[in-house]
Amino acid sequence: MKTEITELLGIEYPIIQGGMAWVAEYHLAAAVSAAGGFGIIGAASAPPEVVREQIRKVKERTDRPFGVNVMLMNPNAPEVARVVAEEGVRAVTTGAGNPAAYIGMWKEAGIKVIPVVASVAMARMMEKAGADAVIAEGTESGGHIGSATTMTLVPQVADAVQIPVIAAGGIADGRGLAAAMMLGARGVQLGTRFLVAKESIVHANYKERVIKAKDIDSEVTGRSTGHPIRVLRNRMTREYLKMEAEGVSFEELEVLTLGSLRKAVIDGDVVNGSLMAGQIAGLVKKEQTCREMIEEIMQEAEALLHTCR
Ligand code: TUI
Repeated sequence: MKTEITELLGIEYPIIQGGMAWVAEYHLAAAVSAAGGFGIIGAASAPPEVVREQIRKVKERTDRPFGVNVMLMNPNAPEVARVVAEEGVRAVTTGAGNPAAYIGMWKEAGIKVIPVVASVAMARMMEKAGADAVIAEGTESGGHIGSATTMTLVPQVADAVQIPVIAAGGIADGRGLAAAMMLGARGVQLGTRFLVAKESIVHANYKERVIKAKDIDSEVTGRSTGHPIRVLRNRMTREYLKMEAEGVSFEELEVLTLGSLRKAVIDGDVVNGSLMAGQIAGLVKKEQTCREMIEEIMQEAEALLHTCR
C-alpha cells in the first residue's frame, strides 16, 4: 500500500509504532522496521547518551528506516534533540509539547519531522513551522492524551493542512487502518497492539493485563493537574482518582505516579504500576511477532478497502 507516508518514510506499509515511554526500545523498533513498518525509539525521560546507544543498536539490527520520539516534557529534551540530529534517523516524532525550537536543526540534518498534535490549531502551527507530516492523536490513546476523539480529530486535521496526516488512538487492526484512511489519514500509528508484541520487552504481567483488558478498563488520571494520562484500572488509579477528587496537591499526586511506569514495564507490578494503554486494549487478544501483526493488519485493511471501491 503506497501512500504519501510510505513515500515520506521509505517504508513498505503505512504502519508506525508509537514512541511509548520505557516500551519503545531498540528491540521493538528494529522488529517493526524490519517487518516493513516504521519503528520508533521512545526517548521519554532517558538520558541523551542512552538515546544515542539505542539509535546505534537499531542500526546494527536493521538497514530499514526508523525514527525517534522526543517527549518534550522531558527536561533533557534539548540535549536529546541534539543527539538525534547528530546520529541521524529517518524521522523524529514529538509528543506532549511544541517542537518548533528544534525543527530547523532536524531538517538541516535531513530528518523528517512529524509532531503529534491533539488539535487543529496545533496541526496548522506545525505545518507553518515546517513539519513534514503530523500525527493526529485522539483521546482513545494510552499515556498522555488530548481531549478530541480520533474520529473527530483526524478529518478536521486532514481538512486543515496540506501535509499528510497519520491517525493515532484507538487503532489496532485492519478495520482501524481502513477507517483511518477513509477519514483522510495516509498512515496509522499503533501503540497498544505493539506493546504486547513478542519482541516487546514489557513484563509478562503487564502484557497479560492488556490482553485480558475489556473495552472500558481504562481510566484517565491527572485531568485536574493538566497532565491527563490514560492507564488500565488498578490499585494505583483507584488511589490516585480518590486523592484527585479530594483535591490533593499536584506534588502529592506526582509522588504516587513517580517511577510507576517503570514499575509496570520492568518489574511487572500491575498493582501499583502505571499500566499505560489505549481504549483499544480490549481488541488486543494475543502476543504475536511484529511481522505477524503487520501482515495481519495489512491483509485485513486491503480486503476492506478493496470491497469499498
Ligand atoms: O506524548 C504522548 N504520550 C505520552 S508521553 C508519555 S511519558 C509521560 N510520563 C509521565 C507523565 C507524562 C508523560 C506517555 N504518553 N502523546 C503525544 C501527545 N502529544 N498527546 C497529546 C500531545 C500534545 C498535547 C498538547 C501535543 C501538543 C500539545 O500542545 C502543546 C502546546 O505547547 O501547545
